[in-house]
Amino acid sequence: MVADLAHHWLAFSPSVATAKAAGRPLVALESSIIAHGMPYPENIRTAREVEALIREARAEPATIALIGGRIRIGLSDDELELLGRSGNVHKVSRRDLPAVLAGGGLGATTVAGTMICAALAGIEVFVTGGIGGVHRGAQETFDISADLQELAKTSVAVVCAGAKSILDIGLTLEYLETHGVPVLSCEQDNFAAFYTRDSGFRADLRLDDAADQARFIRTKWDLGLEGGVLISTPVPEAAAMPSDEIDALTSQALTDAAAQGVAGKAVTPFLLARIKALTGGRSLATNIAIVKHNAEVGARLALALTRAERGTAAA
Ligand code: PSU
Ligand code: MN
Repeated sequence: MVADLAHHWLAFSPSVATAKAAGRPLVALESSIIAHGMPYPENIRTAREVEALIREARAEPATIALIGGRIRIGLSDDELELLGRSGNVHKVSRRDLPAVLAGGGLGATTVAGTMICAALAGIEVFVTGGIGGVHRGAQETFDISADLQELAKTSVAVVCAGAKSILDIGLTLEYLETHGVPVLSCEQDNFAAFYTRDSGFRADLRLDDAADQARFIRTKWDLGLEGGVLISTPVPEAAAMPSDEIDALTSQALTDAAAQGVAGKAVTPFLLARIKALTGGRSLATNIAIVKHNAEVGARLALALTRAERGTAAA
């Protein structure tokens, strides 16, 4: 449902508009992962491969970004290229959205930013890599990602591979619990830790089957319980990284961030870039495998949600 005035700001690509009009399942994709999360040209190649996987699964991908004063829902090849190549793209979370849109700048949306745009565009499923969360040491820095607030209030199902261990995963799950965000796990009982399969923390509920996930989500929203649902699915076994190696690199990256006084919205990109550099680029292959796997899980969920009609969850 598009808020009355918000539709002036939305621009759908032809293929997304056609799919939407036909009631076909849609899957939103974020663009911060393209502009800030991966190097060129792997970022563009991955974005295209992820879109192709979603189409193969009979859903329509809608990559979201801010271009020329419009929220673009679905991007052309040239637009993907623009986002992936130009080093100077705004990182757009809830706070940044009005400024970048009004200013006509080029913006790549985070999990929070993409959820807002997906909801405005009427898209119920969003596939990402890893979500932001409560940072380690947040007791002092107050650094808690706006992604968590967005999950609390915006009704979009977010498929991810958990959260990276640059975060305090235990506190992240506590925060989600406080704000009433259900955390479902798929393929295992525990919440995933992005590069590794097991965070050591249990999810609220394990639902492997997309139809069951869809029924859960419909039930929540039927009840008027607004807000997101987080679905965690682990990195495929063959692509997972050794956890002792990731732990050591994470500590190093956190030490470097503290030493350089990195703060605010720069913290997460700094840590991600440090880890990438410290693994000598090996984490990139893991990252790509994660997003592709999440895309398959998300496409299945989008199909199941179009079947699980509103108000019929218990039928
Ligand atoms: N964590 C990841 N990969 C990512 C991000 C986080 O493992 O790409 C990006 C996402 O776009 C996420 C954002 O929404 O960083 C969170 O930034 P912050 O912590 O500043 O809220
Ligand atoms: Mn932050």
